[in-house]
Amino acid sequence: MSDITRSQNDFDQARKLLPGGVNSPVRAFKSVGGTPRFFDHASGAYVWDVDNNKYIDYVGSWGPMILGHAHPDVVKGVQETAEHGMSFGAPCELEIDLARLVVDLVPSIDVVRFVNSGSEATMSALRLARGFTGRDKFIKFDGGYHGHADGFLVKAGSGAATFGEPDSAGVPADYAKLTLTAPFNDIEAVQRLFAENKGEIACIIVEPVPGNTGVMLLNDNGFLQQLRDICDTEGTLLVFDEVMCGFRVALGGAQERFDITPDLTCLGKIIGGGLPVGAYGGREEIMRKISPDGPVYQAGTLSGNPLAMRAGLETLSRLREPGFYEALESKTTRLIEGLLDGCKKAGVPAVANQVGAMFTIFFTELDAVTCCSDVSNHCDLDFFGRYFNAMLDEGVYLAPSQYEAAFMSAAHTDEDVENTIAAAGRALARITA
Ligand code: KE4
Repeated sequence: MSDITRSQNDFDQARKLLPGGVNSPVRAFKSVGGTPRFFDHASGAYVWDVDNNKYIDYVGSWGPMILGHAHPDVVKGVQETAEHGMSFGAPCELEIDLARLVVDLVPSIDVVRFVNSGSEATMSALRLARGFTGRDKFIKFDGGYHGHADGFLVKAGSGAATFGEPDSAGVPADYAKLTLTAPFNDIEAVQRLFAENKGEIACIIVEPVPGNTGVMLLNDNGFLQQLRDICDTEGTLLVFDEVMCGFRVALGGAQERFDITPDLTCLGKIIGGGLPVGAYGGREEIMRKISPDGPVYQAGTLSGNPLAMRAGLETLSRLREPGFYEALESKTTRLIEGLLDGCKKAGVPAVANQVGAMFTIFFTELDAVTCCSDVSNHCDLDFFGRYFNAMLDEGVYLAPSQYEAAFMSAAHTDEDVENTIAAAGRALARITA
């Protein structure tokens, strides 16, 4: 058991000042138990806590650190830009540069608007879909997490599911009733919603690679194409929430990987390279409805600030290197193979879901985990907590919730992967002894 005295003292202090001692709930380790580690610094695939314990990091700030932490070119770019001013609240050329790169990389985006988080991106896209269609209702999927805007906190995933609060307090019932929900992969349920709400549904918002109930896989029936087709028939917009899977599962995101064209795309995380950036974009006809071109209002003091734009530019431009995603995916596949092999040797039933360089391991007797109810009803969440903490003691930092994804970075070496597999073997031996 590593010494975590300083993290424990820090957490005591933090809890006096911050709700749960954190600025985002899932960081509090509530579902896995134990003391959250307060990080001191990070570099490449590694993070160090304030007690100087080193971890191989598979959270990567929940996805943004695809190049690894503190990439020298990203840091240099941010330092240079900061010396010329942190934020202007006025247009700057870096916004044009990053916008041009996003338009080039994301197949469905002709026009893009930068904001400061994934939540801002999705809430703005929903308002835009409502403004464009003149309709108020929308469909999301059970366990889908689209940030914390009111309408999305209905059967939400991520931290909301983690704490068993998929429907948040404080969201007016009259507002929440505009949120329609269906099980992921269930096109019949979606068809029923359209039949019951004819002409009233502004959009379907979907994580094309769900990562907020743990990683979920698409079924073999072409679910995304089925959604595309029903949206075309019903005059409803298809919104891909690619905040997590964008630039993660392919350079052009899930829409490139699965060759489906949404009407709007929401982005976050990687696009900012670790600084606060979100974005939403799509067809020119739709995006021109956004103020000041059109009647749908959306604004932000720090949107497009030069610092965040430069961090995004330095990050995204390095994703174009030949073989970048193939290397990321093969390291992830090797890791999962080794982790599952270790579970088998330890007699621990487990399965894993992987899409590209995002993955989740589930401890279950099921042959496959295909939806969020499989996680809640058929996965051993207590065992996951013990595994998480045992891996922490072995120097591996996984996502502190079964309802989350883990992420590989370009900085993880083959040796890191093998060391992680070995660490998992030791962790399992300890918790199954
Ligand atoms: P942010 O507002 O946290 O930048 O993005 C919200 C969001 C929107 N859409 C998807 C698909 C997301 O995964 C997220 C945020 N993801 C979580 C992790 N599951 C962020 C971590 C946290 O909440 O602390």
